[in-house]
Amino acid sequence: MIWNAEFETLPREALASLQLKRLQHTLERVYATVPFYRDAFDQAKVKPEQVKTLQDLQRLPFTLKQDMRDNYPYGLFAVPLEQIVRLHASSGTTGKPTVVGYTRRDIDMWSELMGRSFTAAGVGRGDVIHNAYGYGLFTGGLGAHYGAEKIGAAVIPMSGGNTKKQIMIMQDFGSTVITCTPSYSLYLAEAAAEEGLDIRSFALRVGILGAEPWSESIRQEIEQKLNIKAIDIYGLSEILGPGVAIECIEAQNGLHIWEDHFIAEIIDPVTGQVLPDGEEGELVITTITKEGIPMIRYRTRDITRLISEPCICGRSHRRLQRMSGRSDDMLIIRGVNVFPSQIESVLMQVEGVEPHYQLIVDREDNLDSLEVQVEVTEDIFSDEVRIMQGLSDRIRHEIKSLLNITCKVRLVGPKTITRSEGKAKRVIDQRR
Ligand code: DLL
Repeated sequence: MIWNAEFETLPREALASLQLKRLQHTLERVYATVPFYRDAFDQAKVKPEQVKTLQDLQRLPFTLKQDMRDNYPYGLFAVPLEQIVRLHASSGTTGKPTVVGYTRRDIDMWSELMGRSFTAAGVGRGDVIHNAYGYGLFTGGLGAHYGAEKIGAAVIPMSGGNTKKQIMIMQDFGSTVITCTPSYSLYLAEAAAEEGLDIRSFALRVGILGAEPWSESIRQEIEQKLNIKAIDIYGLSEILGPGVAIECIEAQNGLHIWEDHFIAEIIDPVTGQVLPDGEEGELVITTITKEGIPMIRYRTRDITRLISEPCICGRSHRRLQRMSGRSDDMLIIRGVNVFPSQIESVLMQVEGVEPHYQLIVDREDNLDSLEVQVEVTEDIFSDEVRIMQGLSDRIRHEIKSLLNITCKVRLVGPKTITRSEGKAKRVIDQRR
């Protein structure tokens, strides 16, 4: 099923001309209303009316998270505060959060895009959506909530936390859809088992999982452990929140980015140069319908590639490959670049290893060191030292041969690694 067939299947040319029209309108608006953009465009010596093709967008400068911080809290808003009906903020690791504001039309657009996203994932009227994304300044909870209501599904506004209660409600209310981070979905399965319940026998059939990087192997693990279809959903507060892109249930291969509302570019993160479709790099997004806080060429730091081959689902919007991670999370271990999700993929191939791990990065004798801590099953953990040693040697060897990094491996017992109710913390960097 397609929620908005007219727009979701627009032929490419029509989509491009719609994008151009909307882009031009957005540029004129931000030039007139946001001093930051006026200065930036003036410095680049580009007037909005000089943007005559989609290609011309490349002449404009990027917008960075730091620009949002520098204009904290409302400096990038393109409308007066009286027109804002909702504020969200993303929790930075340090310092002030970045603040985003939505007009009423922005909220409607967001609900429409979350409605499209749910529908693409095969969710609709009659479904009971157990929404365990956090409600609050984080966009996950309310974003999913409004989309669920939009399509006429019943939504349970659980928010995060209180895992035991989540299990009870999920079972008693007959939830058919779970929305949460991939790591939390595994935690739910584990917590159900602790209560002596088999989550596989619940009414759940689909998970709309995102907000953190995850690998294909974790998807298989989740699908098997929860007996659901696990769908990858992407978004970020600076651009909208959840619902920027999602996989369709037909292909489960790449996330359709809603191109009638966003223009996606992939750039070389070092040179800033735009890369052709199919090449991996950093995703840059321009919003072309947002009123409250339009974003021009926002550098997401997320690493992916654009898939332009047509999709079997019939949607014409291009797809983003599952995110490999964020460029700021990329580890450089003795000169080798690696994303936590790549290590995750290797770990998940090894039998006896559980999908809970943490990477500890440190510096020893002026060299980066990496310790991979990973949980193993109870059986293995209580087995002889020799067996444990053999397993950790094997993991170290696999990581070395596939990713070319030398690391230490520490096997830990079940439930040793802290479970997260939201975004999992995979990397502990002790170098700073
Ligand atoms: O995480 C919005 C969201 C909520 C998305 C619920 C999906 C579901 P932020 O807190 O601003 O917003 O964090 C955005 O999270 O730049 C990515 O690095 C990461 N991220 C989000 N979705 C995915 C995904 C929400 N599917 C940041 N795969 C983004 C990998 C993801 N990373």
